[in-house]
Amino acid sequence: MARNMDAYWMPFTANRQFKKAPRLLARSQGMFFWTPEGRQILDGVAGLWCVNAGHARPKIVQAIAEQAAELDFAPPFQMAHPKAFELAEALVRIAPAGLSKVFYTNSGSEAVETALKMALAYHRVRGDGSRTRLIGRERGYHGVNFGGLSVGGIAANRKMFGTLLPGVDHIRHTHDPLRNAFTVGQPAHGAEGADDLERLVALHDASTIAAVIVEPVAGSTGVLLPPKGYLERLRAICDRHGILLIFDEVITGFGRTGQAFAAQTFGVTPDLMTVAKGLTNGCVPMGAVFATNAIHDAFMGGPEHLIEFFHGYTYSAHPLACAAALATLETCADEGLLTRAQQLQGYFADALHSLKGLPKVIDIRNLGLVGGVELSALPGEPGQRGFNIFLDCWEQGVLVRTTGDVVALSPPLIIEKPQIDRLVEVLGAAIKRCA
Ligand code: PXG
Repeated sequence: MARNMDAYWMPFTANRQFKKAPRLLARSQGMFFWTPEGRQILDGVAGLWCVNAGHARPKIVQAIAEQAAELDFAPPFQMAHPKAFELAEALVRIAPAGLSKVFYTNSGSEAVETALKMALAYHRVRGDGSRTRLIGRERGYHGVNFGGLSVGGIAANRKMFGTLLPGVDHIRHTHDPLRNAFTVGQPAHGAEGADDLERLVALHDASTIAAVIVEPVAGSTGVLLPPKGYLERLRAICDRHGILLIFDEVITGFGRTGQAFAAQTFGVTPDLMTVAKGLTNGCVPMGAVFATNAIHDAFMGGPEHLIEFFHGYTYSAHPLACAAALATLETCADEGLLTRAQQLQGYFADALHSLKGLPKVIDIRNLGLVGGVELSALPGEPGQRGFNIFLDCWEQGVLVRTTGDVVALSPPLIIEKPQIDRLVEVLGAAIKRCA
C-alpha cells in the first residue's frame, strides 16, 4: 500500500497513528473481511454494528445492482417511487405494534435529528408549544449532529462544540457496577434510576418537556443494559406527564437483541423510534424514524395542499437504499435472522462470561448478540488498554471494537458457534497479553 494517505481526514480515528500503521480492508464475505494482503479477519462487530446479516449477501448485492440500473434516483419531495412505500409497509410489519409510520433519513444521526424535530413540532401543532425541552441521558450516544450531541451524554463528543442546543437536560446513566457487575443479561438493580426523570419534571415542569430520548441498550458508551423494570418505569413516567418517549434503536434494531427491535425484547413501546445501520445491512446509508399514528396524524390537520412537516433530505428514501433494505429484510426472513440471537444468546453469554477471572476484567455484560467486556484502565491512560486489546485481536485476525476500556462485541447474526468460540478465545488471549 504505497498510496499517499494525506488527503483523507478520517472520522473518529487517530489519524496520525493510523497512517503510520494502517489497517485496511479490501474484501468481505459472510462472517469475514480480508485485508489487501489476503489476511482473513473474523468480524466480531458486524462492521460497526450494522452488517447484521453478514457480508456480501447475494440478494442484497443483486438488489442494489439492479436498482442502480433501473432507477438510480427519484426526488423525494412531492415525488416518490414504489419501493419507498413497499419498504415502509414491510418495516411497519416487523415494528412494535403502534409504530405505523416511517420517515426516511440517511443515517442514525439524521434519524435522531428528525425524531427530535418531530417531537417538538408534534407538541406545537397540537397547541402545546411550550413543550420545547429535550431530555437525554448521561453516557447516551445519539450521533454527532447538534441535536443528537445535545441530548447525548459523552463528554469527549460534546466538549469542543460550544453550548449546543439550549433547554436540554439529562437523566443519570444506569451503570452500577457495584451492584450489577458480571450480571448475565439484564441487571437486577437500578429500575429506580428512571425516577431521575421525575427530578427533572420537578425542576422544569412537565409542561416544558417535549421528549426523552434513550438507547434501550447503550452501545457506544460501552454496552450498558437497562436494569430490569427501568424502561417500563421510564415509559410510565412519560405517560404520566405527556412526555414523548424516543428509543434510539440504531444499534439495537434489526435482530441484535433477539427480536426485531429492543422495544419488543423489553416489552416497552416508545412513541418514536430511530433506526439505521442494520436497516440496509450497512450496504447503503439509510436511517429512519418510526412514529405512532397519533404523532403522524397530529400533523395532518391543515389545508391538504400544504406541506405538513418542513423536514427531509435529498436522499430520503433513496432508491438504492430502499432496494438494499427490502433485500435485507428478505434475507433476514429467509434465514430467521431477526430472532436468531435468541437461539445463540445462551451460548454467547457462556462464552463471554468464561472471561471472568482474567486479569483486569472488571465487568462482563451481554444481551442477545451484544457483549461488553470492561477492563480496568492502565494507570493514567484511560482507553490505552482497550486499544491495545483491539490491536492484538486485529493481529490475530479478529475485529472487535473498543470504546475506552470496554471491548464491545456485536457479531453478524449469522455467526456460528465455532466462530463465537474463536472470537472469545482470541479476545481472552489478547486480554492476557495486554494485562
Ligand atoms: N444513535 C445510536 C444509538 C448509535 O449507536 C448513532 C445514533 C449515529 O448513527 P450514524 O449512522 O449517524 O453514525 C449511532 C451510531 C461504536 C460506534 O463504536 C457506534 C456508532 C457509531 C460509531 C461507533 O459503538 N453508532
